[in-house]
Amino acid sequence: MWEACATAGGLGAALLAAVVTLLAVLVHWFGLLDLFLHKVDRTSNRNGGELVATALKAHGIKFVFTLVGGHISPVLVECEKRQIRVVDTRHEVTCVFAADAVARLSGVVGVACVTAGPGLTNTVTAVKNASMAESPILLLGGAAATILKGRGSLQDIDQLTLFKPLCKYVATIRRIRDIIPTLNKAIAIAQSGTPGPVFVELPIDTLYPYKLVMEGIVSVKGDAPKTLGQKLVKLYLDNYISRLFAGAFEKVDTTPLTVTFPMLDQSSVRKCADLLRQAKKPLILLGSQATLPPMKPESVRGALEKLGVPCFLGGMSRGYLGRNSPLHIRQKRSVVLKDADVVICAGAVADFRLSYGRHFRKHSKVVSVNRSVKNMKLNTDTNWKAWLYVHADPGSFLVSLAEEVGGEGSGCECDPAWLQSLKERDEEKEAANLKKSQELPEEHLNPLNILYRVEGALDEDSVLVADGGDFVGSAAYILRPRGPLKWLDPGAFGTLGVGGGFALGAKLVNPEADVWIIYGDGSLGYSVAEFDTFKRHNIPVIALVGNDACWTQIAREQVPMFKSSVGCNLSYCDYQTVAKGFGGEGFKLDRTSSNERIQAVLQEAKEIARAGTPVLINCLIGKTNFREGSLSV
Ligand SMILES: Cc1ncc(C[n+]2csc(CCOP(=O)(O)OP(=O)(O)O)c2C)c(N)n1
Repeated sequence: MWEACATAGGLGAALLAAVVTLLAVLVHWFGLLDLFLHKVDRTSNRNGGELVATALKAHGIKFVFTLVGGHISPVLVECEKRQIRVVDTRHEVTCVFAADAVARLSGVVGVACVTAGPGLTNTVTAVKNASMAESPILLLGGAAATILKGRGSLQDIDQLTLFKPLCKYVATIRRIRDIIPTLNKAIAIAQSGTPGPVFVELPIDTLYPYKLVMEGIVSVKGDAPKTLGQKLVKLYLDNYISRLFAGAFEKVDTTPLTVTFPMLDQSSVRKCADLLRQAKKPLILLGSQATLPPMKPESVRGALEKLGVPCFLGGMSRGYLGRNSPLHIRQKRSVVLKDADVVICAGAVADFRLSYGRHFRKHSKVVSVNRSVKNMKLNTDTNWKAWLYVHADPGSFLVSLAEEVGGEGSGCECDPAWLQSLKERDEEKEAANLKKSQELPEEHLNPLNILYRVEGALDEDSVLVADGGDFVGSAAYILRPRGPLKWLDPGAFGTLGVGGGFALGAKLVNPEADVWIIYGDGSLGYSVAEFDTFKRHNIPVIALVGNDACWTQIAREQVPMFKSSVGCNLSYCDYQTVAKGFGGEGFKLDRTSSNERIQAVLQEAKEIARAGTPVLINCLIGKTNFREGSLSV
């Protein structure tokens, strides 16, 4: 009898377990707990775009760059309502370049919002550029409705897989109430550690109001379902959309999450300070990372001046010491590195720019400071070794180092003969450049002469954007950014086409400053249509084009090597007319233009831009090789 009872009891328990499991599966499958805990307001007209805009506003974001698409309309409209300036461009790549410039120049994450599919794929180059330049941007992308993914919906591709290798973090929104926490997390990740781009995908059914999603996107309307099959599908869809909207507009904490980066270890600072005190020929190589928050540019500049060590400034750190600092060495970096006994790489990376570390000499003691372990040690397996590795924020390191060394702030503390020799070498090179600028090419204008005239015309707060090959390479030697964050170039990815977008971002962050784009004629072609954007949005920048009717930086090597200029030739186009066609102003400078005329045009361009109209100056320059070397990024 006991056995019978046990068997019956066992069966009952098994049955109970089966029922409980089935119920658990149903509760999970239909999200019943979710629906029990979070209300669905089927009458509400609110939409997910509100939440996106609220999160952006809470993070101090002032600009969103976009090119429209139905998938993202709610985000743009809600941003506008919250006084976030929405700037629509003529190409999605421009949106990301502009967001990149905002991030680099303001320290606040830059935001681009583009539509699904081709809108997103158009941003790929700029996202990779931001990643290589370690620039924190948030890319928001529209997407097919969650419920229609993989069902042949318009512009439906696997966007997350595409962006995963390009971004520090990618996420898709599956429930509306996840929008704010996901954006909070994404923005913090973008700025933490080694900064970089993040991507958040916003499927269309997470952005539109409940009723529209039901009727417009899922198409649940019309006659009541009749067959069992139809009834089951209707039940499934109702349940699906309810879960999407469950707790959609509950109150959520929008406070930005803490941004983290590697902590500074004071013992490394002390070691480096001891090394520096004994150094006779020290050198600092400053890289873009030294310009990142939390350190203010003035603090880093103050630290460099206090240290009194000669510096090469690369990438975003150009201009950090102002126009004429005695510490700023500009020429012949590889030659100077041969003599240095101590080299502090504050964010400078031993990549192609330092010949993969081969520019460091065995007798030099190198201190490598970087937020990224990979970049801190790049090529140490083959070409060089650091005396000290410091995994830290380079700006914070320099500020602590200056405190530890305790200089008097009265110029160079190192061997004055060292600094003197570097300065003399610089002056020699610059005198040679100036001489070259006075030669007359066989045809057209001398590009160096134009650039010296521009150098003379720059105001103290002018911001320079570099987009091109050889002309821009020369500009990098001749033009002197007047202070920190007054120079923008693509960075290590060497991307042509950044000009329009970078200038948009730069002018929005610095509305009172003249923003100059130094363009090659080839490079201009990528973003010349943004003259329309400059005009429509009252963003009056000045574009200076070195027009040599050629992709010269490539032709220069291709022609002698292969005896063919195939693919390299352009025409002396009237680009100034293109700018006028978009509502801007345009000038052409050619062989007939005297120095006085060139100066007058530069002055007039500044006045026109300050009065609200974008200007393009088309300078017809000779093809003679006046190259000063590649742009050092
Ligand atoms: C997106 C992109 N495409 C192609 C290149 C290869 N590239 C490097 S420099 C250069 C020539 C640039 O020509 P231009 O802007 O006219 O400047 P120039 O050298 O004539 O002064 C090219 C095509 C690149 N760096 N980026």
